Amino acid sequence: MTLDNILEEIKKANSIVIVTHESPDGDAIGSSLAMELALRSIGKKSDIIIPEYPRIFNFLPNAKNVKDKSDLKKYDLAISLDCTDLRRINGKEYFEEAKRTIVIDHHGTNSMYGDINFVNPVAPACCEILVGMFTYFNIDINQEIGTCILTGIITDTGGFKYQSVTAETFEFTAELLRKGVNVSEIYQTALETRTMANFQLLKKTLNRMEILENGKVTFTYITNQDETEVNAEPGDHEGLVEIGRDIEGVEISILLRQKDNEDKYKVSMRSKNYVNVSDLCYIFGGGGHPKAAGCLVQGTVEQIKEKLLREIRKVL
Ligand SMILES: [Mn+2]
Repeated sequence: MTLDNILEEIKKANSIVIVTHESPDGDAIGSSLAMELALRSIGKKSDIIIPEYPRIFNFLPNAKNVKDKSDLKKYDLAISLDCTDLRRINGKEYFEEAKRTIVIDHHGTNSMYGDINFVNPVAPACCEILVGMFTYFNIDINQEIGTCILTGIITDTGGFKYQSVTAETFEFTAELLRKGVNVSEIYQTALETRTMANFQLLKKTLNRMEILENGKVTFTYITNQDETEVNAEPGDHEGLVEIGRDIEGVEISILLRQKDNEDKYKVSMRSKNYVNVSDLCYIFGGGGHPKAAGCLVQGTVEQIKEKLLREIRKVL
């Protein structure tokens, strides 16, 4: 059984590193921090490497343990959480150098790049996979671990509103409430608080937003210059792509974010009902979930818009 193998690898390892995807969101952060706490509770020390840690997640119990990099280059074991493929890992050198590797994820497009892969595309969040895993390992999900896990679940489900949410999600949340996890604090901090830079970026994206394809697609973008102007920090673009999708009649929303001051953009896509944006992004070398996905595309804003629309028209 894969879970037994995972526990065996953890027990064998003298040094463990935890990594996750670039532009880490609440699920990436929550699952990484929960893993560190869980390992510690069974006597295993581990390093969490998350460059670009978004400051809104500073409220999490072990946020202070997060590092940008490590002096140790070769770990016995690397655990990747919430990340579809090797290229997307922030700090992938630690994963590549590690003697053994484990991948835990909930993306259907996961490329199974670990020695052991535990991927469940039905789980609404990587954090929810950890609930079952820790329970199997007999690790007590205490208030601290629960806070990290629930942060991932709340952010990846948009506050329990996506169809991926199951009865178990609520049952588990109820259990955590009984253990003293502050659900409303997590909700407010991780989901409803906007940084000033995020608000300034929101104004820019709204001003530029185009409504295309008879009102079924919205398109907008931010450049490196925008991010400099508003003193954006990692995570400050969160939530911008969803704004377009929430407009009546819109099926797909698109946000472009410039990469490294060149003609290269990180594309984020969301869909509302029937379009699988993971399939669309896959065409451009990316992927994700059916209703939330991304890819990296070369070109100017206009060129990329045309490239994307050509594919989008086929599925609208
Ligand atoms: Mn996730």
